[in-house]
Amino acid sequence: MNNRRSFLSKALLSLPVLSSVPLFGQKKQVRKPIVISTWDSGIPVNEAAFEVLKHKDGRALDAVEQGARHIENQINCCVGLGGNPDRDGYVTLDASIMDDKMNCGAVAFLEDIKNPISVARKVMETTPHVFLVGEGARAFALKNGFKAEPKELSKEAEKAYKKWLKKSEYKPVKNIELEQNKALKNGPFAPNRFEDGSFNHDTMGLVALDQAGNLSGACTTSGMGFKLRGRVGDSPIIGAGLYVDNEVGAVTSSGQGEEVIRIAGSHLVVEFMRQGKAPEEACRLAIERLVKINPEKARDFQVGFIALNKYGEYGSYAVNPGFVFSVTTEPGNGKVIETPSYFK
Ligand code: SD4
Repeated sequence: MNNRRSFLSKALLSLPVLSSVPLFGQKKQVRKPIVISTWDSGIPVNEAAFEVLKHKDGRALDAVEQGARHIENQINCCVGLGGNPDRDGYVTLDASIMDDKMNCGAVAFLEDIKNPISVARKVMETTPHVFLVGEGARAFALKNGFKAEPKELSKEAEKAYKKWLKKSEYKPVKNIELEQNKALKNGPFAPNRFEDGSFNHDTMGLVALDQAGNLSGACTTSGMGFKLRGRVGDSPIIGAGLYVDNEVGAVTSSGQGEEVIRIAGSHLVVEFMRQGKAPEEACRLAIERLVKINPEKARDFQVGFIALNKYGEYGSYAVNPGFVFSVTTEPGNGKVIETPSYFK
């Protein structure tokens, strides 16, 4: 934690302090712009987001969409069409986006479309609805100019699927079971595939605060690998995998989606921040709520939340060790930070 503390103090020193706003009844200085994202693969994602955030009028909404698109476009990575398929061999994608005015959009069980995050935004901005799924979501995407991509697994996903088929056992991999922090040791730009074709995650969630002081968030995923066909996790569910309240903060999650859904996780973290908790503490309280349901079971799955409040303060907490997140406050200064966890 020393590393994290020293990073925090260094980061805070180097951050531009642009304004102070009254929040929760007190005046506090706001550090902006800033973007935080799940996992170490968030570093290039944050850079893509900063292409927007570096401009005075760059909107957090555009920044998080660009960040999510960046990783969705990496066909050899873990999110988007390059991700692991369901147990029938099909990649199905989920995504959600939320802006500073409580507008939100989501898609789930979407096939063959490269950028589900942009389809989610289209749902948000051009329909009276929040959430489209499956065939309907796909038809909506095609009608709005998104192209159907070939139904092919990436080489890595094919390898992982073939390996999975040997036992055909649905057992989500908890990141702790992989060599802990292997991705970190490989450096922040390390590929998120391990040698046997497996990933250390399948989801990218990011939340940003722009120079105008507005928050937005995005979450995109291929879901848990080898899931039942039709399964949807937390990532596209507003309040579970993502929640933004521009008066308070923005939160997203990664890990075993079923566990996040049960506690309406991201919304819960925002509500703890509304009560005045710092981001890390708010994440910890939500994780404790989740672990309390079944502490023995919780040893075997991973969930991590990342939170950013209205002041540009951030924090994270996970169930088990091995979760990391990426923080960027100016182009090129992204840092990967280890998340503290309930079980040590
Ligand atoms: C899900 N939360 O579909 C996602 C999976 C994930 O890293 O985060 N993987 O449940």
